[in-house]
Amino acid sequence: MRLIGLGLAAALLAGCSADTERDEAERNDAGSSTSVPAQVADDARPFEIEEVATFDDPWAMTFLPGSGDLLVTERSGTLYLRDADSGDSVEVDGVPDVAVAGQGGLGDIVTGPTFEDDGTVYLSWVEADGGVSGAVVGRARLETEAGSASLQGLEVVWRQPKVSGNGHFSHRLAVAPDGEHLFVSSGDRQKKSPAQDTSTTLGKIVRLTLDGEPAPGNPLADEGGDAADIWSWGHRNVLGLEHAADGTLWASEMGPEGGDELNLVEAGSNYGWPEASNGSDYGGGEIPDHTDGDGFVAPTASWTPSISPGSLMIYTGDLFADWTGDAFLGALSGEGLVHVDLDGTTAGDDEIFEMGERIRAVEQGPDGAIWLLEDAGSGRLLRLTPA
Ligand SMILES: [Ca+2]
Repeated sequence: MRLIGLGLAAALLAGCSADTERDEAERNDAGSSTSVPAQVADDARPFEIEEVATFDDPWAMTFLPGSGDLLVTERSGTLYLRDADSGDSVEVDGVPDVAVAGQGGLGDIVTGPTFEDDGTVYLSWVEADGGVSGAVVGRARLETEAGSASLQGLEVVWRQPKVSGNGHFSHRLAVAPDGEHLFVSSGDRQKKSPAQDTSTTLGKIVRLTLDGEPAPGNPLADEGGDAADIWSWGHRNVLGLEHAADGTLWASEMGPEGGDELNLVEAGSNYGWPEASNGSDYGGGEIPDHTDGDGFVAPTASWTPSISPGSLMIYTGDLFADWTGDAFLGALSGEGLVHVDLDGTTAGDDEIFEMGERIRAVEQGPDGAIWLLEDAGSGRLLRLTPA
């Protein structure tokens, strides 16, 4: 394990190519140790960028099977449907009231496995009750007519415990390739210790049935209560949750000061927060790094200083033929797109394409193009295609 000194980190961020090469060499020797992604010069990017549209503080997007139309959430509580043919976006009616504060608001949206038959979508948002709040997951049917769209039959299927504060909701959604399970990331709500407490779903990834019930076969099913929802624990703030083509589940996790993580998520595994992290507490309090034999699962890749991964996509297309099977993370403070070479469950080199803005979301389009959403009041929707 190795932490990069601030001097080297600053030099890397300033774009010193010699230091970047040195870091590459060290990382290759050091396996999963924490690192800085290699910077790719703008003129060496293998893609060109098309500006498609803008949204107001967009948070998530998902392409619809069949049509290729795009749903985009805005954190303030608006959902848009963008028509793939015309490029026009319409506001979707029937979105629930959301509590907008801090990191909270309208969150993720994904299509259910039966979407093409019945329009089922799952979405997440923050619900407040007096002085406490928590994420919820709802299910509805997306209905479209010429020029309009709405959510029908909305029902809440899962609730995160409500506590004080407005951070670390996580509330990222992923429907399993088996078509039978819904995974939800549930952040530690900045309370830290609940992540190691298996009687609460804070600081966890949960696995639910499509109706939001604890999925049969979950690792702590015998404990009952909220424990029966839990798939994995020791998580801080998982803002990226995505299955690879082979069915493995990956998560990107915001570390504290440093120690951002890419994790292979497996049933019953403990990812260490807040007992182990390659980062440190804000203000300098040390947290033991991940080490062999500490009882926690170490990240497949981690980054210090922070890149702040706000999203994760595992590329399954062939438009970018060299990237099939690789991981892409939208970096908020890193203001770029991070590419991690994945070979099965092993991470190789990683690199960052600087975009000049905080990147909130990354998705793969129907044709294999890579789409990004900027995290800004007038955040651009960008389409990346081979140069
Ligand atoms: Ca540490």
